[in-house]
Amino acid sequence: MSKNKTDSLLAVPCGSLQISELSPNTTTGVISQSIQFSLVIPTYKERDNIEKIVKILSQVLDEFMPKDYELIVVDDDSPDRTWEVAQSLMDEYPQLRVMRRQQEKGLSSAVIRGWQAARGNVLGVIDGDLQHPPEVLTQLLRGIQQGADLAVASRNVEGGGVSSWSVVRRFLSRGAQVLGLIILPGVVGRISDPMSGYFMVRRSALSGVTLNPVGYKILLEVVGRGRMRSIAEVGYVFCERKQGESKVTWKQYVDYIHHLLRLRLATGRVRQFSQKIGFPIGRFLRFGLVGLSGVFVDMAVLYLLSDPTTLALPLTRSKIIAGEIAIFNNFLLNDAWTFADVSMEQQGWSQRLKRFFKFNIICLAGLMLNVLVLNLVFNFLIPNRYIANLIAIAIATIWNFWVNLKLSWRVTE
Ligand SMILES: Nc1nc2c(ncn2[C@@H]2O[C@H](COP(=O)(O)OP(=O)(O)O)[C@@H](O)[C@H]2O)c(=O)[nH]1
Ligand SMILES: [Mg+2]
Repeated sequence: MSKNKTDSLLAVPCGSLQISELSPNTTTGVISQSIQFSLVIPTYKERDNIEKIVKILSQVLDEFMPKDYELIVVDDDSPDRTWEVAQSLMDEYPQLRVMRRQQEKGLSSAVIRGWQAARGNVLGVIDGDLQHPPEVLTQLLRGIQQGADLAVASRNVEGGGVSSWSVVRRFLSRGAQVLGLIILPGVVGRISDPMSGYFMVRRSALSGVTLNPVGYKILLEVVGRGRMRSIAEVGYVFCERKQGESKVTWKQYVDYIHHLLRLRLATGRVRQFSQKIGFPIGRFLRFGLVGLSGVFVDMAVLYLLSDPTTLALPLTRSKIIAGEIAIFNNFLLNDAWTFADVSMEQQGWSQRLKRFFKFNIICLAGLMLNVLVLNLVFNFLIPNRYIANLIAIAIATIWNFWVNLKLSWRVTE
């Protein structure tokens, strides 16, 4: 019995957060028959809500498109074992599938992992806490049937609203929207409720796109990176939660701003220019900033080890240690930030160690190049050691970036 139970869970897709054109069965690798609609329900600690929402959604969809839909609960290994409750409902609701994620966390990636395992031509998301009225589903589906690539349930169009939010909460929500309009007008301006977590999208408008969200607002990512030609909106009233509690904290506000800025860089003019000249400017800027942080690490360690007022160790020995610690610092930051999308596809310690090893060798070669260029420029071109050094540093940085891009974090852009 218990073996059967584990088998009935959906395998968690891995690798980059990309939606494929067809929908391979993740457990067998076989392309399974597609269906019309897949609705993902992300959950974290929703034990008391899950049964009710599955029941209502099934009723609505059984009537609207019998057997042509699936519900996918994606639970992040909730301590209240929401996934287990969901699993126990699978006999009663044959359209229900359940994924339990233990390695990754976070609302946005949960939704995308669910879509990756989905078989539907239309992909949707709804909260698992009954704050999103299930009745609106059919209106959203009609929007898509009438040709929209994206149908969003909105609190800010006719028929929409929030039930009993305080003035402060309304103000914060509107403030966030205005901020979005300033930083990312081309995306946020296209929808009346860019914070909505209740929407559906045609697979064809999203396939092949690699999503890279931070935090809660997956809709921004879908509109920002997908190919949404037409968007439908349906008003809805955001109900109060009856069971469980919200997981929103101040961190979601920070994530939101981070997300806006990241999307701006990824979709704005910098990106277009970068594509035109075939050089990843954004990545290079991040690499440069990381390099700068390494300078500070190097200086600080050098001070701690070699300064007469601290440990007073010999200079060369101190410098070697300081340099290596700075390389380590730079590697960690580049792996987690500059090349995060690439390292996500090559997880595991041995892969990471390999990248670190290559990074180390390339940086050492970069150092030699640095010394060589400094000497050449100083002796033959510009007899000013500081200008010559600047040129040498610039050339070595480009070398470090380019060779690491091609060897350590191999990307095919
Ligand atoms: N899988 C998963 N679901 C989450 C996570 N955080 C929140 N959720 C779910 O996402 C939905 C919305 O979250 P909630 O905290 O209610 O946000 P709020 O409605 O904006 O206050 C609910 O169904 C949560 O259970 C998470 O980290 N992972
Ligand atoms: Mg909620």
